[in-house]
Amino acid sequence: MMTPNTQAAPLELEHYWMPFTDNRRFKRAPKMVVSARDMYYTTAEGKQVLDGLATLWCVNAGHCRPKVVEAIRKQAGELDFASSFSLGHPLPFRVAERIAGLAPRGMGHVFFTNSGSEAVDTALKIALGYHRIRGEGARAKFIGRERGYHGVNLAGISVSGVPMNRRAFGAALLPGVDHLRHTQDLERRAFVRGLAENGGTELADELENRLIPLHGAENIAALIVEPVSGAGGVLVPPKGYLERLREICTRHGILLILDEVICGFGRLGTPFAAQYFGIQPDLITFAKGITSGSVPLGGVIVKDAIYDAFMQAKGSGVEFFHGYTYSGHPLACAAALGALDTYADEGLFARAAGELAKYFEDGLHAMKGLPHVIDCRNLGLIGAVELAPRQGAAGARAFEAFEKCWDKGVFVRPIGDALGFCPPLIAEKKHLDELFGTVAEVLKTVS
Ligand code: PXG
Repeated sequence: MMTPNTQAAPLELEHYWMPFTDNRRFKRAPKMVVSARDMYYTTAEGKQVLDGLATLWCVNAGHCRPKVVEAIRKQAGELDFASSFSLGHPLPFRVAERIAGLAPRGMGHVFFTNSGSEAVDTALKIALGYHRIRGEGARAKFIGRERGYHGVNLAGISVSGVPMNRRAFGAALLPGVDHLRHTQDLERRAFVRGLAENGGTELADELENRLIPLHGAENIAALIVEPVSGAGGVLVPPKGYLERLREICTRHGILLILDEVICGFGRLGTPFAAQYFGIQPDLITFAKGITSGSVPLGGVIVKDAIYDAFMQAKGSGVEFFHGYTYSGHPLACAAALGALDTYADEGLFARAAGELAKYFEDGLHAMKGLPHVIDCRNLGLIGAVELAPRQGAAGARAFEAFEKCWDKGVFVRPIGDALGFCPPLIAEKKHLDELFGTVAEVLKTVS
């Protein structure tokens, strides 16, 4: 299967097995981009496409930003690779210090991975190790949440709640995992702007009223949740929900892991969602926005008391038998510094809290009343519009809308029957007008 391309040789499509993609469909009609700048992609045909999803919830500073590009370029010619296994180079120390400066107080330690999936597995292992060091090794169960997305490694899909990602691997999932209910309830909470007033405490209390009595707190290592579920459909929690989960976890000695792979680095107007909600988790997983998507990098931010427990453990030698060849890779760390500088210099996090976030909310909720729209929801600069599913063809309507948006030069993400929006934080009002204007036009034509 060949396709013409702007680059010299025609492109052979057969050999690349694309991730999370209907390969056969894609290869019949490829959507191919060849370059990007700021808010736009350029396709192989030379068309401009507005990036309404920060690509995959990650390009928070926009595409090919000068400080990021320059940092990577310089680093590639200076120190291409050095390992962090019993050898050091300055960059990951610098990035860890910068992240600690942005993190909630008392969370001053960072373990690096290459992706969000690895960050999740790492956080779960840190939780197990921590309890074991303190003589509570029976705490080995994890609690996740329905419709949660925590990457695709085997531990990650075990705690995740996206059915399609779990079912095919059912026999290999971790034992000892249970799930809270998800937070969506369209009968009680539809077309809510920001956080809903009702239901938060009740949903969180399921942890204390059902799951803890069922499993015993003494057997539970950690609860892992996304502050706002992303890949599960952009589900914004009701008021008080996360705060209540924090209280319950503290009361029962269960670690709270906030998976901030999407929310981290400014999506809600604060460096991390933990600060938006005013809670201190025990561990924060991050990836994506740390380099504005430019080079793979992820990691776990660790509460000082947890790090200290490992450092003060009896005996000598390696404190934590875990790490990846590329943990703290120089290129990724250079990209992170470029992205962090861009966020700081341009005040980008604040854009997801102020006037622009309000404009985003208004634009998104203006779609109420359009054909098929059964919900609009938002927080900071992330949101979704949900469409009524077609009879017997779940997801088909949103997928059609996604393809039509692409044809009109706007990239959004179909998630079941929702369309997700997550623009780079450099978006201007005119970009949001283009984004929502195009989606609205398309919704009028979708059957
Ligand atoms: N946690 C969360 C909250 C995520 O959103 C991961 C972990 C895993 O990160 P990596 O870097 O291993 O992919 C993610 C990733 C989608 C979609 O369909 C979302 C993600 C990845 C791929 C697709 O919206 N989020």
